[in-house]
Amino acid sequence: MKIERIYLREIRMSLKAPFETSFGVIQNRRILLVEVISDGISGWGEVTTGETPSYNAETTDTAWHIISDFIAPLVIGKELEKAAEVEELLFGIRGHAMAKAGVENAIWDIEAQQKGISLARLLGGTRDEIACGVSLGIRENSQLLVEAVEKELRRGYQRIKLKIKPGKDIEFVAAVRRLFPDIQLSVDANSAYTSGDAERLRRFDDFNLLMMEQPLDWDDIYAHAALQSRLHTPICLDECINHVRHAAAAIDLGACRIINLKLGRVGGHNGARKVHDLCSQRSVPAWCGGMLESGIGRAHNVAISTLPNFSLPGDVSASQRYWDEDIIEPEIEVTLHGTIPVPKKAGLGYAVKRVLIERLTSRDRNWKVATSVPV
Ligand code: OSB
Ligand code: MG
Repeated sequence: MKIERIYLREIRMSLKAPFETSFGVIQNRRILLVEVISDGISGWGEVTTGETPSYNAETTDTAWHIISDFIAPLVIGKELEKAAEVEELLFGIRGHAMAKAGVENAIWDIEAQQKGISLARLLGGTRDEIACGVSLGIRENSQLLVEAVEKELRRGYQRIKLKIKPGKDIEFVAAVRRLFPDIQLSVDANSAYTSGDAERLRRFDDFNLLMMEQPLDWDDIYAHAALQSRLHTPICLDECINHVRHAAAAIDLGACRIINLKLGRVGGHNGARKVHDLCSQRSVPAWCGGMLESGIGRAHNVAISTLPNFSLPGDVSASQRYWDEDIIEPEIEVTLHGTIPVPKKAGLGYAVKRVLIERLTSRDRNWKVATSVPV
């Protein structure tokens, strides 16, 4: 694969409804898309940063900078055997996992198309459909939350995750549990609590939750180990796990019993496979998280979710939950038993709507391989 051309663009998309987490409200997305061309094949990746550095340290603008000034110049013109080599190529750039993942994943799409197989198969996936859950943002009151849960259960979703923050937590979860005693239910605090809240967090043990996601600081594995030893509810780490070494530390320290795997957070498919394989060896269940992606990021999430140890329903849900019109065709749809069928076509397996993407684009730039000028 000779990397002949890289296109970077920012698109603007408005979520159908604002999504509230403990760190703020998200409505207007600014998403970077990466298109890479190699040997006449086009591959697509999405950068899953937020607009603000509130979930992790990256933003759409830091990713624009890092891709423009460091990643694209390193990758353009390179001859690669496999997409898995990209990680090594970018080794000298510290952090910025989401920026790296946007580029690496586009090259995975190309490799799969070159080989004439689906991306899921290239990654080592073994499922032909993936199990889906939903992540519900914080609601004004518990009645509205209960109604939202009911609606998603009717659509077939297999697991409901509730976003929580101090003051909008125990009462809300209790209300949902009272009405739905048997559903798979979890909570996600996005680092809204401190070690001093351990007694409050212990009260969640009454709700028979599948897991409690990232209650403490975004970068504090050690504090989660101390908390896990006091809770029956399994802790699931999200923000804390940026690569396989973090995953190893967290598992060995007993900081979590489940891992949320997000492609962007671990630098792309290669990093995700390493965390997946480690979790497999240590018998720690993993599942695929979401970052309110457009169809391109969502399609990559579908592909990675086919690996065998993605053994719990992920936050990969239907395009229509987020967007009036998604940028891929067909859109991602969920069956009434809460699954997404995995496309069998070569590569990502969804067509990219170029005209729509063009219309949503607010800025773009591109890199061309330097051709030798005949003398
Ligand atoms: O912590 O999983 C999270 C959205 C933005 C930032 C962080 C998170 C989330 C979600 C939404 O929970 C998942 C989705 O539906 O894409
Ligand atoms: Mg989370």
